[in-house]
Amino acid sequence: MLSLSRCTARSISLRALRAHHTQRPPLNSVTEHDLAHFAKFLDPPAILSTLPPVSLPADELDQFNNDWMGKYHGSSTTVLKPKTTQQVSEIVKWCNERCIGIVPQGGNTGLVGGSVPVKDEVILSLANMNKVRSFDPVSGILVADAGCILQSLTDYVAPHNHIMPIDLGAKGSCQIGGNVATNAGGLRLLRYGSLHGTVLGLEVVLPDGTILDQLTTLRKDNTGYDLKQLFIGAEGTLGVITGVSILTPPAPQASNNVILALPSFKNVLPLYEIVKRQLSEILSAFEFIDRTAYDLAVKHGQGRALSDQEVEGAECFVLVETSGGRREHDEEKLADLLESLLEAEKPLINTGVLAQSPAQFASLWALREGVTEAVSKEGKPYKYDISVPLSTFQEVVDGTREHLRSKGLLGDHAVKHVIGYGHVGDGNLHLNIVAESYTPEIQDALEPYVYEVVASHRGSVSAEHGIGAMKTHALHYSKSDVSIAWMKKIKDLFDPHGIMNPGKVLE
Ligand code: FAD
Ligand code: 2HG
Ligand code: ZN
Repeated sequence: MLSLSRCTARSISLRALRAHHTQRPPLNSVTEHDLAHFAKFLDPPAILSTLPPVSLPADELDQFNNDWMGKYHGSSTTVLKPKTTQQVSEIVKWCNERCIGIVPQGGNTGLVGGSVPVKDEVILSLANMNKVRSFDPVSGILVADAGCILQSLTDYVAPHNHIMPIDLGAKGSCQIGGNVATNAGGLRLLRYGSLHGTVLGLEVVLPDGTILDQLTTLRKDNTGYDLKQLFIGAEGTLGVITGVSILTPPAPQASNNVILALPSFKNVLPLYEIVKRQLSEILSAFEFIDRTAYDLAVKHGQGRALSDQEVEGAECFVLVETSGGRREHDEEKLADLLESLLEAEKPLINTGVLAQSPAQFASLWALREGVTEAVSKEGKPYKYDISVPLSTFQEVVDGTREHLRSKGLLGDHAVKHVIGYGHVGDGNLHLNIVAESYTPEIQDALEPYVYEVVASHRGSVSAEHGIGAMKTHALHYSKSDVSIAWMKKIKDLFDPHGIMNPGKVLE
C-alpha cells in the first residue's frame, strides 16, 4: 500500500514536469502509518498529532498552525519536535520518499505567513534543538543549534563580553535558525551588517535527508561556491537549518541613546546626514517612527511616554543609538551633536530626550521596538516591509492613506491607521495599515497598489521579512523573470518533489 503513495513511482513523469516547476504532483497527507514510522526514532513527546494513536484535540496544535498576527492559518495534523540533526534527517528523508510537505518552524514570529502550513504539511519544530555547541571568547565565534532562542544566545555570550550581531523585537521567541532562514535584519544591521556576512557556517538537512555539514568557524574560506548563502533567506524552501556558526562582536563598552522629536518628516534626511557626520564610528542605530506609530506605542504601554512638552508639534521621531569604546568620549560627542542641533539657526529638531540610565535606555528602545506589538493590540495589521529611497518614505505613507481614503476605506469600521516606521539607516520602511478586521476590500485596495508604488521606485517588496506565503505573487515586482527562472531551477535541483515549505517564496 505504501508504494502506491510513494512519489518515486511517478519519477518518470516528474522528470518531464520538472521544467515546469509549478506543475508537480500534489503532496500527500500524513497517515497513521507515517506516525508509526516516526515513532521508531522519536520519543512520544516529540510527536504531537491529532491522528491516532496520539489523537490530540485539534486546538493543541493551534499555536503551531496559526501565525503571530493571527492572519495565516494552516491545518496540519502533525508537529514533530526532533532533538538531533540525525532525527531531522530521518524525518525529511521519509517525507521526501512519501511526498509529504514539511514546514520548518522556529519561534513562529515571522510576519509573512512563511512559518505555518498552507494546507496540512508536517510542521517540523526546531524548539527542542536548543543547545550551544561551542563558543570561542577570543574570536567571538558561536556555534549553536538552530532552535536556540535569540535572547538566550544574547544572554549566553554576554558574560564573555560579546553581543549577538542581530537584535529584533521578537528576540524573546524567535530562533537563530529562523533568523538565518529569513535573513532577518533588525535593529543592529546598520552597525554589524546582514547575516550574509556574519554567518560563517551552517549545518543543513537537504530535502532528501542528506546532512550538508558546512558548520565551519573560518573567517576566510574562498573554496568555490559558498553554498551556505543559498539557505540564508531561503525561508525553509531549500532545506532545514539545524546548526549555525556566527561571528559575535565584542560588546560595546558604552551605549547611549536619544529620541529626537522632529517637526517635519522632511527633516529626517538632513538630520541623518548630520548625525552620520558628527557621530561617525559610534553611530549604531538610526530608527524612525512617525507620530501615529509613537502614539500607538504609548497607548499600548510600550516604553515610557515623553512629556506633553517634548512631543508637542512633533510629526515624527528618530531614535539614535551610539555604541563605542569610551563612555566619556561618546557622551561628549552626543552632547555636542545635541547642542549643535538645538542651537542651529534653523533647527531640524524640536527637542531631544537623552537616556540617563540603563532603564531609560531600555524604555526609549521600547518605544521603537514595541510598535509591532502595539499595532497588533490596536487592530489587524496589513504589513508592507519595503525598501524605497529614503526621500520617498513619507510620500509612500501619505500616498497610501490618501489612496485608501479615495476608496472610502478610511474610518473606524475599516482602516484605523496608516503608519510608517523603520530602519532609516537601511532604507527600510515598515508601512503598516491597521484595520478593524482583514477584509477583501482592503486587501484589493492595497494590492497591487503598494507593490506598484515600490516598483516605480525600483524598490524591494521585502526588505527584511521575506516573501513567505504573503508575497509569492508579488516577487516579480522586485525580481526579473530571469532571476525568478533561476530561483525555480535552484529550487527544483534541491527539492525536486517540492516538499520543503510548499507555497512559500515561489508560486
Ligand atoms: P519562524 O517565524 O518560525 O519562521 C520564519 C521562516 O523561516 C519560515 O519560512 C520558516 O519555515 C523558516 N524557518 C524557521 N526556522 C527554520 C530552520 N531552522 N530551517 C529552515 N527554515 C526555517 N524581522 C526582521 O527582519 N527585523 C525585525 O526587526 C523584526 N522584528 C520583529 C518584531 C516582532 C515583534 C515580530 C513578531 C517579528 C519581527 N520580525 C522581524 C519578523 C521575525 O521575527 C523574523 O523573521 C524572525 O527571524 C523569524 O524567526 P522565527 O524563529 O520566529 O522563525
Ligand atoms: C521592526 O522593525 C520589525 O520593528 C517589525 O521589522 C515591523 O511589524 C512590522 O511591520
Ligand atoms: Zn524591521
